[in-house]
Amino acid sequence: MYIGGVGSAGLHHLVWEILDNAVDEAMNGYAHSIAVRLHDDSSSVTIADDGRGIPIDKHASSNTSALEVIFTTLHAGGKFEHGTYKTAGGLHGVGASVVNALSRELVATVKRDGAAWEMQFKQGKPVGGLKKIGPARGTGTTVFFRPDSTIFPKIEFDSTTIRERLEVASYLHRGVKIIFDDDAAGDQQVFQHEEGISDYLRKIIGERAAKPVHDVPFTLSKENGLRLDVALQWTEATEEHLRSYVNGIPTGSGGTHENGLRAGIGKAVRNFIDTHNLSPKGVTLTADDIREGMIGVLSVFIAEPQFQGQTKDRLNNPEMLSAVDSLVRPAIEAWLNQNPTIAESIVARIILAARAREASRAAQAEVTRKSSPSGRLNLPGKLSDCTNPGADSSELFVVEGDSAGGSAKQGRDRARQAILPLRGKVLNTESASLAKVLENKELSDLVTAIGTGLGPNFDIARLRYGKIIILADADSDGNHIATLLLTFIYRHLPQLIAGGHVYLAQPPLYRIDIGKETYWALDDGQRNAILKQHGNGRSNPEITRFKGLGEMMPKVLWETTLNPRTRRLLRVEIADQIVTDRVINELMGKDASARFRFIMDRAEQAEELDV
Ligand code: TSJ
Repeated sequence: MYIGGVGSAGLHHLVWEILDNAVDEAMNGYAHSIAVRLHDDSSSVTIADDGRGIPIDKHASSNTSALEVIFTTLHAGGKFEHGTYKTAGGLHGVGASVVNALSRELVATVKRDGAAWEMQFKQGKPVGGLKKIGPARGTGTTVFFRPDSTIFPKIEFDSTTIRERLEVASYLHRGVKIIFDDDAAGDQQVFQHEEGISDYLRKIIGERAAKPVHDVPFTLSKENGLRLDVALQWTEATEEHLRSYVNGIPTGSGGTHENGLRAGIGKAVRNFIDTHNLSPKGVTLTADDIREGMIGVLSVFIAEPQFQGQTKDRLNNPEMLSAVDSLVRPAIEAWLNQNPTIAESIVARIILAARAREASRAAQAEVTRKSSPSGRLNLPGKLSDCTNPGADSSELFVVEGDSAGGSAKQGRDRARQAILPLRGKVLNTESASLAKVLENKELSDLVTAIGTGLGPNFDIARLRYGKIIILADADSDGNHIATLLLTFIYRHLPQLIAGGHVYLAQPPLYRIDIGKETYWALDDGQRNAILKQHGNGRSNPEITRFKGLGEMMPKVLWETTLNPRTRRLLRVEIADQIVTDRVINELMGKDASARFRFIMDRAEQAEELDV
C-alpha cells in the first residue's frame, strides 16, 4: 500500500484519504458540506460530512457492521474496489483502514436514524464496540484521528498545506461546501464554488494579472466513462500556464493527460485555422505559439492512476493521451466554430505570438552579433566598469542622467562599483515586445552591462554584478524613471528581483547644516526629525534642497549614497498585490509601491558595527 512514506507527504496523505471519502459522499449527491478541523495541537484532525452516515447495522453473516469493516479490513468493501465507483476516493487504493492502522487514536461517529453512534480505535484496533451515544438529529459521518508518532517522526500537520488542498478540492468538486477550521490559528475559511474549475480559472488569471483576449472561457465537463473537466482561456500573458489534477491530486510534472490536452488543442486550432484559410503568410505556427498565453485547468478522475517521476507527480497511464485528446479536440473545434468572435481573437493572438517569436529571434541574433569574437561582451561605451566585475560584492549603479553619472563616477569605489548613466526616460516596457525592448539603446546597454542576456538566453551564471542599484533623483521624475527601470527588470529579468539582486539607492533630498554638523535627510519627515532633534537652541539651521543628483559633489554622493558603510539601500521584491497592465500606467510618475515592495537593506551597516 502506497501512503507516500512517513514524511510530511505521507502524514498529510492520511487527511486526504479521509477527506476523499467525505468528498465521495458529496459527489454522489448525499452530502452538501464537509468540515475539516485542525485541532490546536496541530497533530489531530476531525473531518465531518452531512451525508447518509456509514451504515452501522451488523451483517448477519459476519456479525460486524460496515463501519467496523471499513476501519479494520484492508481494502474494505466492494465500494472501494469496483470500477463503477469513479469519484474522488476509493480510487487511491488506500482506505480508512490504513489511516486507522497508522493512527494512535481514531474515533468514528455516525448519525443516522435519529441516533448518534461511536466507535473508538487505538492503533487500528477497536476499543470496545460500536456504542450508541444518544439521540441525534440529521445524518452524517465524523472521523477524528491522531497519527501514530511511533510511525511518523513528525505528526504536526501544516495548516497551509491542508487549506490549499481544501480550496483546490472545492474547485474540482463544484458546489461542495468545505469549511476549514484552523484552531491553532483561530481561523475559519469556507470554500464553495458553484462554477467549479471555471471559477478556479478566473482566480488563476486574476492572480497572474493576465489580460484575457476573449471573454468567455472554453469549458468541458464529461461525467460518463472518464470523468474530465477542462477550462481554458487565452490571455496576453507571454507563457502558457496549465494546472492539472488526477483524482484531485496535483500533477505538477504533467503527464499523459496534459499531453492529450495539448495535442487536442493543437489539432483543433490548426484544423480551424486551415479550414478557414487563416494561416499567416511568412511565418509557420508552432505548437508553442498556439498555446502562448493560454491559461488552463485540467482535472481527471481515473480508476488506476500510475504516477511516475521523482516526486510522483506525473501521470503515466498511456491510455490517457488518446482519451483526453479525443474528448477535447472535437469540443474545441466545435466551440471555435460556434464562437467566431472568440475564435478570431484567439487566432490573432496566436499569429502575434508567431510573429513576435520571429522578431525576437532576429533581435537576439543581433545582440549576439554585437559581442566580440572572443566571446567577451562588447560593453557599452558609457559604462564605467569596476576593476572587479563578477564578484558578489561588485555593484552596478544605473544612474539617471549624464551629469549625475559624472559625479557618481568620480565619487565611487572603483574596485567594486560600476556606473552606467542612462539618458532621459527609459522605454515603457509594460507591453513592449522583446524585439522592441532590444531595439532600445538604453535598455540593450543595460542588458549588456548586466551580462545575463534575456529571455530564453538568460543565464544567471553570467551576472556581472552582485547588486544592480538604481540611482535616481529623490523627486517625482526620479520615481518615474525608477518605475520604468523596475518595470523593465520585472518584465524581462524577473530572476534578478527574485534573486535579491535589485536595489534602489536612497539619495538625500536635503542637506541640513547646524553649526559645524551636517545632516542628510531622505524626505520631509527625516528633515523635520533632524530639525527637532538637533535644531533647538543653537545657531540657525541651514537647509539645502538638492535639485538633483547632478549638482551633488562626488564626495557628498559617496558619503550619502554610495558608501556601503553609511548609505541605505532598498532591496526590491515583488509585492503580493499584483497590478494589472492598465494600472501601471496610472502608477507611472507616482511610485512603484503597488507592484514592488522595498525592504530596507541594513546588512552592510551591521559591518559598520564591527569596525
Ligand atoms: F473513510 C471514512 F470511513 F473514514 C470516512 C467515510 C470518513 C468520512 C469523513 C466520511 C465517510 C463517509 C462515508 N461519509 N459518507 C459515507 N457514506 C457511506 O459509507 C455510505 C452510506 C450509506 C450507504 C447506503 O447504501 O445506505 C452506503 C455508503 C457507502
